[in-house]
Amino acid sequence: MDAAILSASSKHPKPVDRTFQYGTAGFRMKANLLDSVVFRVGLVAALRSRKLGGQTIGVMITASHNPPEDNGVKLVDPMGEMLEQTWESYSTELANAPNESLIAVYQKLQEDLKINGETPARVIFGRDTRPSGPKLVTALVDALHATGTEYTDYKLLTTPQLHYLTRCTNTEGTPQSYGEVSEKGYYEKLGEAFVRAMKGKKTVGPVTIDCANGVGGPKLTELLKYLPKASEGGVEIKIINDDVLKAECGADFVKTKQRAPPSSKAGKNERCCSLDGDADRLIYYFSDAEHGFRLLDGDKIATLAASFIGDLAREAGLAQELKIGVVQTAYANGASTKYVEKTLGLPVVCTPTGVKWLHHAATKFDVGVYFEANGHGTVVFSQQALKAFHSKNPESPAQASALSTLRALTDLINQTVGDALSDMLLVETILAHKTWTPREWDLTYVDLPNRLVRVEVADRNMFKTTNAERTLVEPHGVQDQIDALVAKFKDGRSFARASGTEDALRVYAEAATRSEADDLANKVAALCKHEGSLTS
Ligand code: G16
Repeated sequence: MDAAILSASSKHPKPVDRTFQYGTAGFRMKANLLDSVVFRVGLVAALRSRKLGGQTIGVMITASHNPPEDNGVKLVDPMGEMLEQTWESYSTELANAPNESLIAVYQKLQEDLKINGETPARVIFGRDTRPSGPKLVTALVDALHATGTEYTDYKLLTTPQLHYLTRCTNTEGTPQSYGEVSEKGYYEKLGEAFVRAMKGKKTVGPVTIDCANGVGGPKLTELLKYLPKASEGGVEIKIINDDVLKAECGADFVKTKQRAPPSSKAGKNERCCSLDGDADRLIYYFSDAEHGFRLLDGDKIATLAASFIGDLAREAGLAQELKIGVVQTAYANGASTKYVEKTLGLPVVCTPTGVKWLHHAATKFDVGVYFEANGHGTVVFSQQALKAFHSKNPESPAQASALSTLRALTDLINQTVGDALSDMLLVETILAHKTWTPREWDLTYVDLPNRLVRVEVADRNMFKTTNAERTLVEPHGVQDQIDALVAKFKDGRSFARASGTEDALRVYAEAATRSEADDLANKVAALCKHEGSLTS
């Protein structure tokens, strides 16, 4: 096997002058730098599968919302979760091994981790619509052949579909079966659960869905075949931006620019939403004659879901026995945190950026609702919650109805990871149940004006944080300067952190008014830019 790996790796040499790092969402960079990285991720996937006794590992080739010339690769663990933390560093180690010592590093990992090279290895993989995808798949397949790994190429998939398929593959034929192991099985599961969750309720008017010119476009078109028609209790969906990847659309554009994609032709008060490039993020918005553009971001989706599920749990008589909580990051709007704690009366946990952190924290609750403000999130249910939804004997028709809606939600929601298509159907279901327009949803609480700024610095890794990324510990003294700036603004809050997916710092600020939030963000950004130039 080692000879096969050596020979295959010579076709995918590592550029000598590059250092790679498994970041917030795997490896992500210019696609032309990724060939050796993807090959080596194939080696890691084989090792990981063997370590887990031949369970299937997922590999997704995507750069999500990044520009079209970027690409990336990430690994998915057997239950559809993000790759276990310690394996991120093994991936980084293997990705950075000099060409001549690759086999030695691979063998050492195999030995140190006590992996039996004879154990079968299994991998499934998919990719988004980027033009660089097929060539990177070749690098991955070369590694899988060289390591004697069985594999299935699912070709184009959304990231959450790959997570779904990974879990389905590993639970097939067991009591924990997560669904049929096919893309069709995914659509059928969502379509069927949506009908059950809607309970004959009607959505009002259309929803315009911006597919970010990513893989979500063709996959949403496919999903529509499994949903009832609008006239028969479905949703009237208008798809826009389902072409090739380009700028000025998508969830990241809408969230950071705080405006609708220019291509959107939706009327006043009509529901709109945007997916990102690999369809794991979802942002809603609408335009109101009086207030103009209104954003309904990940925080608003989390609060909507938490309040709806909380009400259902109460109606089902399960409020006492189930612990419901919300998980956010530092980017959560201060008003949303206050709303969850004070109005909904639910606990909030704050974690660093990255779904792996939020997901992990959410599993500590029976119903863990987690969303990043950028629209990446889902709801996870504990075994105890699932058992209660199925085994509780209803004492009234209202209880029976609440229980059946809860059961439907557990199938409608993709519990492996944030899933824009599933989250969109969840939001549509809740709005239909509540007979809410987007305006009514928006009125639940008023966001503090906020601004996110991207700052390019010579070396973003000089900026180190603690306290769930809310406090800078390095460069020394910068946090004190940020605190001094924040103190000058009413309701001010700001933090800076290095992005894990882009070569940049991100600065977030909120304050009592729009101009103050902008001013604070720009001042903190200028400070970081200055410090970044000093530390280079
Ligand atoms: C990825 C992660 C998200 C994270 C985002 C931005 O999303 O999955 O958890 O919020 O990157 O991360 P950062 O600020 O570290 O660049 P996506 O949709 O880009 O894969």
